[in-house]
Amino acid sequence: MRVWVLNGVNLGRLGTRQPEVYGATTYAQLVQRCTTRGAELGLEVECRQTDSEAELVGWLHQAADDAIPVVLNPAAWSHYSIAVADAVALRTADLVEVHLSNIHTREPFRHHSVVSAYATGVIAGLGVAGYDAALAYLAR
Ligand code: CA2
Repeated sequence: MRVWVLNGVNLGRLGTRQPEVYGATTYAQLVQRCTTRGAELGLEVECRQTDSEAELVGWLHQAADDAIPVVLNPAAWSHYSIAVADAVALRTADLVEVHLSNIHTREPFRHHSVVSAYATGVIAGLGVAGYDAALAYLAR
């Protein structure tokens, strides 16, 4: 089964700053981890990251057209992008929203995700292990 792991704005900088919040894993290491864990679960994992909201929306449309399950960290767009939320709502396969940090224990503006209402489920606060859990769910 194909699975896409889609990461939003600024997540390409993972591991370079704020390790106390987001961990020390770099984006390249996250890609390696998801690909390896996915293969162990029998999944063909493709990881993508973008700082362009329009590009993410395009990928979500493509995933919906092809019924591809998605692990999505919408990053800051989680909190205000109705465009990303609307694209997630079009999904035709499971989509698990993942946040590295526990957004509920952080600044109030991070407590709400406009995407979550349209996701199959949400994982927050488990660091990169949240991606493992999401992949395990999709492989079940
Ligand atoms: O906890 C998460 O995964 C977030 O989705 C990450 C976003 C943040 O805006 C959300 O509130 C929660 C931030 C991604 C920025 O990631 C960086 C990590 C390290 C260094 C620079 C950027």
